[in-house]
Amino acid sequence: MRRITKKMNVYQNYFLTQEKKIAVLIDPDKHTPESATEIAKKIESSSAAMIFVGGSMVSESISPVITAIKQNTQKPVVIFPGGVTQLSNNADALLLLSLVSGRNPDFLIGNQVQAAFAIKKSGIEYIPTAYILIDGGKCTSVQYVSNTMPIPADKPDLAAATALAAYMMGMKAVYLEAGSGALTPVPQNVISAVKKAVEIPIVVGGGLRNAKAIKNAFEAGADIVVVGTAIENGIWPF
Ligand code: 1GP
Repeated sequence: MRRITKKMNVYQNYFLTQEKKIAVLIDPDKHTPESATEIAKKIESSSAAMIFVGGSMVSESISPVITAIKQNTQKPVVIFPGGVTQLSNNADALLLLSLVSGRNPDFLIGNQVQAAFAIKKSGIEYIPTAYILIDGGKCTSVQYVSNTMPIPADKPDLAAATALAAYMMGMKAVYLEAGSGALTPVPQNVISAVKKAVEIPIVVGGGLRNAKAIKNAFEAGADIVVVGTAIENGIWPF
């Protein structure tokens, strides 16, 4: 079924604009529509610009959670999919991720092939995004589930080359991911090396658990930072 909601042009209006932005990440697996309603109200009155919805372990439809969020916020809701089942017509956009730091064909192109016609049919805005895992000091869910190795945190050149290749192949954003609950967020020199290499928005997430970490990521060149665990634990806004 085609979407009937008005298009928000998320890429144009939220990724390409100059201001730095915070996106909060909601894991639908951890929420009922009722708890999603509560958290959406909190987000609506916060400084967050966007809401990302996704997780590594979703088994049920994410639509009820997204619907509950949409009913309680004007902010764009963007699917950050952990798998092919994470698609909903009620979201405003979808990060069409390719896990370019890994060498697992399922996450590079296989899942995208499976979902391609469904995405096209839904009419949802999709943002081709180079998803790059950076070692965050422990094995995170995304690393384990994707069965890929992250780029070592002390190899900014490798991260930059990976981002550059993806940019040259037409990706519209780079997502530097240390993984949810990472012990160490993506280092500043990795962010700045990637920033120098590409001319597309840079999203940074994983292990950002205080205002200083967010400030550091912005100063290094992040355009959008993503906060997940901190909001689920009730410690965000910082
Ligand atoms: C989004 O995986 C992150 O990129 C979320 O990480 O849960 O550590 O904030 P946290």
